[in-house]
Amino acid sequence: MTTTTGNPPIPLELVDLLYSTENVTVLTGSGISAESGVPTFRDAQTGLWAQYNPHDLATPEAFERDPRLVWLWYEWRRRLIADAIPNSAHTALVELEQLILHFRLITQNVDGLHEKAGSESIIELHGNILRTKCYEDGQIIEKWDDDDHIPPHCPDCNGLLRPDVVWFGEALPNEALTAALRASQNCDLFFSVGTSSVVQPAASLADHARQSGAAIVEINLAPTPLTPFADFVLRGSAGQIIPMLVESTFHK
Ligand code: BV8
Repeated sequence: MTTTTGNPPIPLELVDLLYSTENVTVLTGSGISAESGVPTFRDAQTGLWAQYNPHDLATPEAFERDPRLVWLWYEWRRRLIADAIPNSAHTALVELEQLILHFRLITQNVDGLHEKAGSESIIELHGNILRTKCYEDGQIIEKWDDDDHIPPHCPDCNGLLRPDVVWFGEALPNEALTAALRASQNCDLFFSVGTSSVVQPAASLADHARQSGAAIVEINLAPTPLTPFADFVLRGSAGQIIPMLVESTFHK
């Protein structure tokens, strides 16, 4: 394992690998959005929400118990995200997508910042907070006129509306999970960026990649359960490291 920290020169071995490969898969977590001002999932709870554990709110049980509270939490998070601008890490991944023949981006994030940055091949494992669906039948609802109720009611069946995200205890969208597994099992290089590598089944994608022979690269400010298994550990911020990686590899 090669570990570089701070403002790291990218290991030459990794530069050569990235330059020569045609198959790269990247998994991102909330750490990549932190430099856009979107607090990470574990750091998000401030102000009124500081008293709540996100794991307790991001569940169907919480919504069943108190739909108003959960809806208001997501409204608060949507406002946090509305003004967020993709940062240099998101932008560098857009450039990498154009430089690598088979590039696949898997994100655990629900903030839509990869799409905002211009990434095209995005696999959203946990949905998207900017989309709303009917709690009863899962149909995506783009507009509703029931602003008297919180949460609003579905215009078609009068059920409650909810964010189109995957809550703890809910299955991931089958198509997204299948695509993510395929992308992890068919790459030469697998990057794990800004994720605590705790939430399953996303956290197991790196194992699938490693078992399929890929080199594993972790980009994170801190160690995670993946760190001991990574071939390269680039300790630092994604906003610094990913642009450096693209620069060192393709603009040398
Ligand atoms: C399921 C949407 C089954 C909602 C989210 C196996 C073992 C143990 C537990 C389980 C298991 N299988 C399933 C579980 C239960 C559970 C789980 O994993 N629990 C954890 C807590 C142990 N998993 C589930 O429930 C999943 N469902 O498996 O269903 C099933 C099957 C069939 C039928 C029915 C059921 C669903 C999981 C999805 C949950 N939804 N999001 C919402 O956002 O409101 S996950 C949520 O947490 C986020 O989306 C995010 O993905 C995740 C937090 O993870 P990270 O992204 O990693 O963020 P975090 O804050 O933790 O870490 C940030 C990292 O960034 C840190 O490492 C930090 O150092 C780093 N960082 C910070 N700044 C920077 C940086 N790095 C670089 N640069 C920086 N600048």
